[in-house]
Amino acid sequence: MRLNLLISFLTCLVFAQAATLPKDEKVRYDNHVVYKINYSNALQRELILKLVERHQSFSLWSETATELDLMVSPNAIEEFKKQLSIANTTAEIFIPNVQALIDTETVANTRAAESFGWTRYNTLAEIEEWLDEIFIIYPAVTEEIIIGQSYEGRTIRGIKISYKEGNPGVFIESNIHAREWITSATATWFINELLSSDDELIREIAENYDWYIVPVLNVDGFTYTHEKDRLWRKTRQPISTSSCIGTDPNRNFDVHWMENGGASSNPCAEDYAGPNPYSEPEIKAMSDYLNSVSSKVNVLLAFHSYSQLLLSPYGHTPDEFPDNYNDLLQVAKAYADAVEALPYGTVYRYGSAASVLYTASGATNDYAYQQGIEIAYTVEMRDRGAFGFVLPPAFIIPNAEETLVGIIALLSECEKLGYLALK
Ligand code: 0X9
Ligand code: ZN
Ligand code: ZN
Repeated sequence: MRLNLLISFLTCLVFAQAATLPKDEKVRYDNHVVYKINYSNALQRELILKLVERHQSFSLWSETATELDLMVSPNAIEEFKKQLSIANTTAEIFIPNVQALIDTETVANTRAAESFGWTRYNTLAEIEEWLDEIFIIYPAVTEEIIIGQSYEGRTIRGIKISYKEGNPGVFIESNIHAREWITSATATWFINELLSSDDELIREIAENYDWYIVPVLNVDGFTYTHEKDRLWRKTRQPISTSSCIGTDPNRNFDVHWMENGGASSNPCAEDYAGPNPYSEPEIKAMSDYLNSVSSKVNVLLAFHSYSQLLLSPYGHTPDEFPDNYNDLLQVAKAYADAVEALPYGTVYRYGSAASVLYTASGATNDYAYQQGIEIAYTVEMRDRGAFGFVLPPAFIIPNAEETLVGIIALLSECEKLGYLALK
């Protein structure tokens, strides 16, 4: 073998995981384990996060002020245990085999495709077909909205629901993170309720607000999660300076972009902010669209999973809070209380994103807040790590019901506090 060939062969090996996935083959997560790590000080957290930074074998699934959910590939479990003991902390196995979980989901997906019944997760094509039917069935009160084009050339579509003139507006962004499938499943269920339910409380919110709903914002990433890698998070635009692909779209808005370590400058990181704000066409389009309607929008909710949290601004610093922070807490409490009162008893916690979670700048709800939408949350849906991103389809409807009663309570609290006057 000639030397340059050998070198390129070796280079290929190094990047094998990232770049050379054979056509029609999916990334597999056999015996990948998700651990929940309890930590009590910054040093322990640092030690674990260093692992994620340095090795492909570790992937951070979720982080709160006291817990880290970490996926570890089988070859790195020994190393992981060593680091745990160096950090003087312990971990509990939450998901023993991620691939097994993904396989269950796939089986559920192929069975009886009858209708859009929210008993399984749908592909982008299925969601769009369903949306097209909705426009045909409810032409008087629905309207297609076009957010723009993705990097790979897909059209990002949404729906506006309006029963009359002069309503305050509510914007819902969903599936900006590709693997967070529960969000688009919930958003589509919610659209269906607004249009077809005869429950009095639902009719009330359906008809007295204008709804702008984007079920799948990250269309390229979402497609990639169905076709190649169930756990993909970012966009799919390559980065000229790296072999890694994609930017974290929820770090790409021009709002305190890259400040305070609220995002990574490493293109291989899951929270890579992109080379500059709005480097991602999806986020440029989303921000342009939001600006075009922001004078009519009173509330913005960005749907995410998982951790069961309502996160208000700010994301870029834990030390400063918005002027109306007390109201934001009160409104979030109303949401959380309403959710917990359901028979499922699901608990949501709330607070500013940077104080409850971690510093994360450039996110949709912070951008919305900066643009004058004073009620703006990131909603982190089910669960708290038992299934994480691979939440079985049986939980779609329970999660969606919770979201619905949460939103009803949120709007009623906003109304009381005077946030729903026509802008
Ligand atoms: O990190 C994120 O983008 C969100 N969590 S997720 O696990 N779904 O990725 C949290 C965003 C919190 N909101 C703000 N920082 N504004
Ligand atoms: Zn700033
Ligand atoms: Zn997310």
